[in-house]
Amino acid sequence: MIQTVQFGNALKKLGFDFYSGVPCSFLKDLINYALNECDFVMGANEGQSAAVAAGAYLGGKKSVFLCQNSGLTNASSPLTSLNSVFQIPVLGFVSLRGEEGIGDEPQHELMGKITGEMLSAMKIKWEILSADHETALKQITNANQWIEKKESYFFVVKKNSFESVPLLEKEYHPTRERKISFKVHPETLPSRIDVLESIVKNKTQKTVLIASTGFTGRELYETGDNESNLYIVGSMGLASSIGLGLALARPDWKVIVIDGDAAFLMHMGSLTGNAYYRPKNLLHIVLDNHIHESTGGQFTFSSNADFVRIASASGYPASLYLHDNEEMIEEIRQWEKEPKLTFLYLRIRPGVKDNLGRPKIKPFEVKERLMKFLGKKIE
Ligand SMILES: Cc1ncc(C[n+]2csc(CCOP(=O)(O)OP(=O)(O)O)c2C)c(N)n1
Repeated sequence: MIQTVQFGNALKKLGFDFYSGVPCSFLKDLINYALNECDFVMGANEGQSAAVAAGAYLGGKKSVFLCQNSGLTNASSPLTSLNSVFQIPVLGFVSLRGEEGIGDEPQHELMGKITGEMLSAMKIKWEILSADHETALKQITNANQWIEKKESYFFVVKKNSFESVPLLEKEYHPTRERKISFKVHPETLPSRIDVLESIVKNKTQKTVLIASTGFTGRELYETGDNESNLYIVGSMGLASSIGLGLALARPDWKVIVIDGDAAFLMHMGSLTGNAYYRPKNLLHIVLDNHIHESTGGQFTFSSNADFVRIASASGYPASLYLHDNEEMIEEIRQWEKEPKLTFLYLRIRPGVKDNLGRPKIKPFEVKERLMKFLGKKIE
């Protein structure tokens, strides 16, 4: 395996001390190193991270861009129309989720096959990062020569390439100076699974549940797999857009979208579209634990943002801060009674159900099942 600290220090010696990215569990230890030892700018989405890295280069930094291969698609716009056009080089590390033969989740299958092809199609030089420490050091020395010639260079990173690095305790994100007008009692915050159980219990039969990427979908599946559930295993940040399309196409059904805070942030612009069309049969819930829990617990920007006001300012006719599960149940009932596009925000505590499994049913089977269910007459 690569000795992560020595590897990071070697990158630093070559001048790479500025990182930007969105987490992937395969890159967790390199990210921890960067958070501990360098400048690390978290991205709400991978396009933002690539652009931040480009900006840092303009400021004289040699920058590193990190992402999961699923997020390479988000970064393809700046990589092709910013880095390439302006000849701004970046050193990239992209995880190889979905590598053939390692047994990964269905949402990674296609990207696992085409990650290299995508990089090649974008005319980016790349190679697989060796998990052998000495070889990896030689690879970055070679990559640096391309960066010096203003050419981007990417490494595709396989599972278990980096040795573990613990994250040091420090204040990563300055909190805003404005006072938050809501009282939060961390010890009383509900867990994600508690909230999901309540939603499932309190929704009507004619309500579809759309759950965001990562633990939200996986825990909803564990709470009780159901034909009215849709687990959005990939396309992070787009659950509410899928909900918008479904709610508009099927005004005779109700749709509840359950987002995580990082997913909400990833495509936040889409809120304005949800609000513009404002289907009354759409309820948008964000469960905010302030972290990317599904990829190892890295911070998000949510502690510094006011989602309730953001949704309201985007045009949602109702946008509410909830203090606990009971308020959530009340508001779901209220929305069922008098539907209007509603945004509900609830702080949750970090924590995952013990021995959390993954849906055994395939995404396309979930879709077929849901479409069949939507074809049923339920009064
Ligand atoms: C485009 C894209 N980038 C990155 C990922 C990897 N990823 C999966 S879940 C996740 C974190 C989600 O965080 P949040 O929405 O806050 O939910 P939590 O995990 O805390 O429940 C990330 C970064 C992904 N699936 N897709």
